[in-house]
Amino acid sequence: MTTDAKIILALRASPGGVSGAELATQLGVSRAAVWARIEALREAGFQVEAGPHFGYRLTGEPDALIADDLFSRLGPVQVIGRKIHVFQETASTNDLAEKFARDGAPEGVVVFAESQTRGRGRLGRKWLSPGRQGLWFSLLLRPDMPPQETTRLTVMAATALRRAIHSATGLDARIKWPNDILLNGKKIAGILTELSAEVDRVRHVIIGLGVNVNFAAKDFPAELRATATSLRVESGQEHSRAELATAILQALDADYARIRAGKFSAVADEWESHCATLGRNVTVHIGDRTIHGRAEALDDDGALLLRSEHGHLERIIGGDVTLEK
Ligand code: BT5
Repeated sequence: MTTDAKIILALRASPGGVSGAELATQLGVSRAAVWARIEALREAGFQVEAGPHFGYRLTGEPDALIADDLFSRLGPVQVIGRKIHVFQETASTNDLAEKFARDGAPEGVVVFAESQTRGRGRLGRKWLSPGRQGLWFSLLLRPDMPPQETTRLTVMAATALRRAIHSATGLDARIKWPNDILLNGKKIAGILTELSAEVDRVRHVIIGLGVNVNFAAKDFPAELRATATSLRVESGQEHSRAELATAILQALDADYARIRAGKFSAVADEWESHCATLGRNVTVHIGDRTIHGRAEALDDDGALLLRSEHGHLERIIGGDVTLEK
């Protein structure tokens, strides 16, 4: 843990204040070094009061994503969140994570950006990602699985994301196969899984997650107002992005551990119980092909099993699903 993260933790643990001398002893650095780090934290938006009687006291925290802060909130993890990077602005966090992957970074690296200039969805679609209104981040994984099983990772991400949204906000979101999280039928989050693989072996997978947190209804452009929403719009209050990010990373780490332990079926069961797609009549567009049918189940590898109008069972591994009324 970095010195900054240790200072943040120590300040949080002592709301009445902690002296510079005590911090210096705890951290094994000089009092001048403590002072310099406190100045840096102030510049990053932390409000730290200093006084002769109480030492240093934390009076306010920024709504900014700060790698050290996230790291200190996260606590011990198995894989996801081992290393966290936060960028102010980038084209797409999936591209940054891809670069980390090519440079040999280990799995579990997470890359956040406060805003993305070219955030993307599937099939080159645009993903709106303005500054500080949401969480825009990507994970690098190096799973030991064949390429055809990687839909499991999208199922994992959706399951973990739904659970974390519920634990952090109390909102009960639904999952639409394969990559949408919905509240009241509108999209609150999306997942973009990108794969680098040989024929029978995955090299690495980048999972990008976009979550609309503090958008007001008017912040959405007209073309998204009917289909998109945010946690703030649905709950009527703003949410701490750092708290939510922490809950999501912890849930992802726990579910990735379940998958590595061969327990995908437990993740799939949780997915199924919160799914907006199963049991519904749906239309699936895959390229030029359109299939109508009833969504029956999730297959072992994460594919959607669809009973077509003609009674055949079709395995759907990609495409756009529209729920029919
Ligand atoms: C997705 O694609 O839902 C995947 C979105 C993944 C975004 C994350 S952010 C971090 C990482 N870095 C990236 O560059 N991407 C990932 P898809 O199912 O194709 O949905 C895209 C469609 O959703 C667009 O065509 C719009 O109609 C709509 N959309 C765009 N921005 C949105 C937003 N912020 N909220 C809700 N809907 C949105």
